[in-house]
Amino acid sequence: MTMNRRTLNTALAAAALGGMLPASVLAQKKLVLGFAQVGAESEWRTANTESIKSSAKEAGIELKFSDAQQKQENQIKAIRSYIAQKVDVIAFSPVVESGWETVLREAKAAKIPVVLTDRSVNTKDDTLYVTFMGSDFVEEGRKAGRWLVEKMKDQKGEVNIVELQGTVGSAPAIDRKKGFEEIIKADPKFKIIRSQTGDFTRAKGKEVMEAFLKADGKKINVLFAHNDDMAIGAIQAIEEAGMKPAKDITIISIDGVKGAFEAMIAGKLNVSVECSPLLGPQLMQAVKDIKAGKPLPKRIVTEEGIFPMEVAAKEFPNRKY
Ligand code: GYE
Repeated sequence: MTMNRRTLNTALAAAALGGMLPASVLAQKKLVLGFAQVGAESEWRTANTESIKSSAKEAGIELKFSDAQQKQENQIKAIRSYIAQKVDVIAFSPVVESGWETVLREAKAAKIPVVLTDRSVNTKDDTLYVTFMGSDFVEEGRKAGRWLVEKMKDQKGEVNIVELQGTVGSAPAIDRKKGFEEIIKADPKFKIIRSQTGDFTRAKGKEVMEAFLKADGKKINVLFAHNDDMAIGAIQAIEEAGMKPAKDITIISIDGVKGAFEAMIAGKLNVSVECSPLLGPQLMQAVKDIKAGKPLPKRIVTEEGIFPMEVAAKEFPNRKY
């Protein structure tokens, strides 16, 4: 006999009422998690999605998954549909920081706990979510800045930097810029001469770098890309312009995905700051803890490092994303 979830639950409830099933069997009812993903814009995001899907399976949690194609309105729609479906927990990675209060209040009114993963929201009301798990993006920006300051410490003249920003209004774009600027502003020789969004994608990274090269060409000493994918796109643009990536232009990016390691091993990318997408296991644990009534810290920060090209070949076999 085939049963859908609802009939199964009704049957279990009826059996329990009739005293046929012990409470422990009922307690095993699968938890349902609704996850509203940003999109599939980067290698990082693909690894993040894979981590969430595989760890839900492993944890025995039923996952409802949606891909918002980097549009906030799609994420809001998905969250509303999870509220309507009365899932146990909603998790999402907010594409931008602002504009979430209304839908988060709807979830709260429906008594569905919300977990933020990877990116945060900028609401003042922190009762609208249980916890935010993910990286410290400001610190990632600082790491990128510190690496550059050290690398250019003997450089006397100006250091002209172009910046490829992530998605406009997203937490990682805002915070990585902030952390990087905080460090480089200590020395006036560092100048960000151009800064534009490449929306975290290879295609846009390439396109915007082409425009930078057309405008400033040989003046550019450094590229700071808010993620590896944009750096990889930009590397193509630099090569097509007849210049040598990582030599004529020093390239710094963030994430530490396999594609970045390959670029470093090929001598085309100088450094990648790590940002781990493997948030799945932590998220599933949080879902279980929330349902078990355990308190969670408001902020769970991911530990991460930095990988210059000199260590890339040695580190490559250890990389999981
Ligand atoms: O760096 C980028 C992705 O939010 C940390 O989003 C994430 C960022 C990551 O598209 O590659």
